[in-house]
Amino acid sequence: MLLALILTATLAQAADNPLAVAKADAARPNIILITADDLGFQLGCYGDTVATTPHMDRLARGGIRFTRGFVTQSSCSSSRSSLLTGLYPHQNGQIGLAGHDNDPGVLTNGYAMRPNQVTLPTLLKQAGYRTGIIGKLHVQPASTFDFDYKELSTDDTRDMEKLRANCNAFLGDTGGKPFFFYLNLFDPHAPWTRDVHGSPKTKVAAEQVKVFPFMSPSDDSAGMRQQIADYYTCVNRVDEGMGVLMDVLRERGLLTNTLVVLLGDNGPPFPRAKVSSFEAGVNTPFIISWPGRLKPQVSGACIGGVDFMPTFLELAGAKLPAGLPGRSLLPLLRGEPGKWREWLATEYTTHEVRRLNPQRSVRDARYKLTLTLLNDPAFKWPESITLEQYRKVQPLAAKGDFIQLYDLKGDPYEFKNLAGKPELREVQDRLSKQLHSWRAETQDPLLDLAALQALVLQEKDRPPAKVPAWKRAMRAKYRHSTAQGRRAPSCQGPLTLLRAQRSVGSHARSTCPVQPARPNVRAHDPTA
Ligand SMILES: [Ca+2]
Repeated sequence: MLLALILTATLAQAADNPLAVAKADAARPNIILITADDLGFQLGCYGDTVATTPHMDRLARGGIRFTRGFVTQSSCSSSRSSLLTGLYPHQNGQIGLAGHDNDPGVLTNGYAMRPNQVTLPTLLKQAGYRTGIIGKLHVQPASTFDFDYKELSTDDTRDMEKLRANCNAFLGDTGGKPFFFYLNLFDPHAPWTRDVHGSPKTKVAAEQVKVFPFMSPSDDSAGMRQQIADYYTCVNRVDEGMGVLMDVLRERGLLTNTLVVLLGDNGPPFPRAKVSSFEAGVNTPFIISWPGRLKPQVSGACIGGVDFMPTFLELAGAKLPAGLPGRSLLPLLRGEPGKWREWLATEYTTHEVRRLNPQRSVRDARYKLTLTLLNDPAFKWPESITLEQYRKVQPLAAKGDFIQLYDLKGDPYEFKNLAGKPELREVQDRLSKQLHSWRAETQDPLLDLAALQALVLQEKDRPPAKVPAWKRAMRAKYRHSTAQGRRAPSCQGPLTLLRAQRSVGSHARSTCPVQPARPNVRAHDPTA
């Protein structure tokens, strides 16, 4: 509140006195939001012993390391859409993967937000911030985001020289304004390139790794361990990228009044993580640094991808759109006493076009409930198709019990479904009510079972995405190494993801097949 009052006062002065503008801007911090693509808890500061991550560990030591940070959906585009709009995917429409901005002929999944969404970069620009993006945007329509500086190549974020040059290009020309810098490191996303001009310096060998504890022991194979080793190698390059950014900030004297947020846009691309509702898919590293302004600590507060838009807008002294589901993190960051939220919801609808399985989840400090909507006894399959027939085009459809209840304390990797246990009836009822209230308040269109049926029918006929060359190469590589192991990876590992696709090209683009109800969000009027 105090900061808000100070900002309001300085901004009011700025309007009357041009000389006060610099002073007002000096009071407002620069904001850097960094996503690492598919990064889970494979960082030293989160207890991992394989990854080499000194820069991220240092960032965490000097800031707040959150253990319960959740993206809204375990899928690139959906998760990122929430960072950039403050809305859940079912609110803004980005329920699955967008086509790639810089390669429109590939991965034409075609999901997009509804037009005219109110977005974070646009509001920050209106508030006087210079805005820049490096790396993947992957939310459509791209024209919704008003960045002053754009360098959208994903591969260039793996090349340390290009990354340094691009960071310098944006940070060297901020026009005397505070800036919002959205940096999207493509690592450790596949393809797992083990070396890019000598980076990373530390490679990880298959002998150093085991399958992750969130995976089933039966997922173990030589091929899977090689994939994990390659993934870890790319995590090490994320850290080198962070080192490059920190160098540039230090050299330009930008470390002191800059808030830095680092998070994984979704969990690792392995079974029971990415493209699932399990915690390993949505609970990712969230680190916030603001030198001299935060008390370094580890926090168990439950925060989410929807919280950054209100946080950043408050820092910028900008008016918040009405109806945002998230909360400003500033009271937490300032260490103010008071109650924080006790539970948080996440969702999954689809990813690539053949990954439909709508689920909704809620967790509190100990328990978690997930609903698999297509297994709702009240849901009626369309008469024209059976589930068995449908799974030939949508292999994930209705996968998972209708109600799943997990004790995250005793079973953190969600292997034992406790739904229906008499001793947990009260817990299940409470979580069910919380989940329903969140779905009602955020106007989840799939609360209406007729809308769910319409979504099922529309996704039945959606043409599959074209498989890009790098995915075909990856499939060949790991098929070879997997053949030497016990068995092929199951579930949602990259190899299986590839098998689930067909190389039939389609260049169609469309908006979300089921239009979400329009949330009560209004554009900020800078003249108001
Ligand atoms: Ca991702």
